[in-house]
Amino acid sequence: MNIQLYYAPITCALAPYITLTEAGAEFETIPLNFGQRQHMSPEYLAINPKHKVPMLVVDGTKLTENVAIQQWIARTFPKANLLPEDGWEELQAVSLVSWCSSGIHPFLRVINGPSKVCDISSTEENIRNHAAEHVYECFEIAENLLDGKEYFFNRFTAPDTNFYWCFRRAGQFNLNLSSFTNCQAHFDRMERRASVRKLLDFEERVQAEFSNAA
Ligand SMILES: N[C@@H](CCC(=O)N[C@@H](CS)C(=O)NCC(=O)O)C(=O)O
Repeated sequence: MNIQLYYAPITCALAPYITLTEAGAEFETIPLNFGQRQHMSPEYLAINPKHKVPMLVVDGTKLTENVAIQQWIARTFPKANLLPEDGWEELQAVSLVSWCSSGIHPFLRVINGPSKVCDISSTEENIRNHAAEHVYECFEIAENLLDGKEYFFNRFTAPDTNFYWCFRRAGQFNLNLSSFTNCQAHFDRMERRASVRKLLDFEERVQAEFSNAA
């Protein structure tokens, strides 16, 4: 089986990179340079008109959206136990991935670029603050879900990678995360995993290559 992951540093494509690594999958990563807008190039738009990452290509067949990609990885590599075995808990895990993708991520995107949703002058700070409030509300929910737990379920599973990305991205925007001690402990725990260390090394190398090429 030939697995390719379209990826860009810093983005939510790090989640499937981590789960593929946890699964012991052999895969090729194709990094896109967002700084040079490679995701908007005619070549990439021809294969992914959504101009987003992650995109998985399996034996030439494309799959987008973290929610679907994470489930494909879990199903394809069952020995890695990337989702809970219990059917109800499995759906709760899918629900968590979906919440990260559609409940938290869009607000992080707005913080990153308020002009994507409103181009009226002098509104940027106001939009950022409103989006940040929503992110804080979500992290409070995650804080409760993680109370007394190392991971969202009784061991590491796929949604841990999606939430790890959300919390990391919020930190990169200098949001005040100091009250979210369970989320921070989860983040630190994730960064101790070999799969995440591998991802961070890879990210650093790709970023160095991109800045050398600039
Ligand atoms: N709902 C998608 C969101 C993917 C997404 O927004 N990816 C961002 C990076 S974090 C992206 O590729 N943005 C480029 C763009 O929107 O042009 C998922 O969960 O896979």
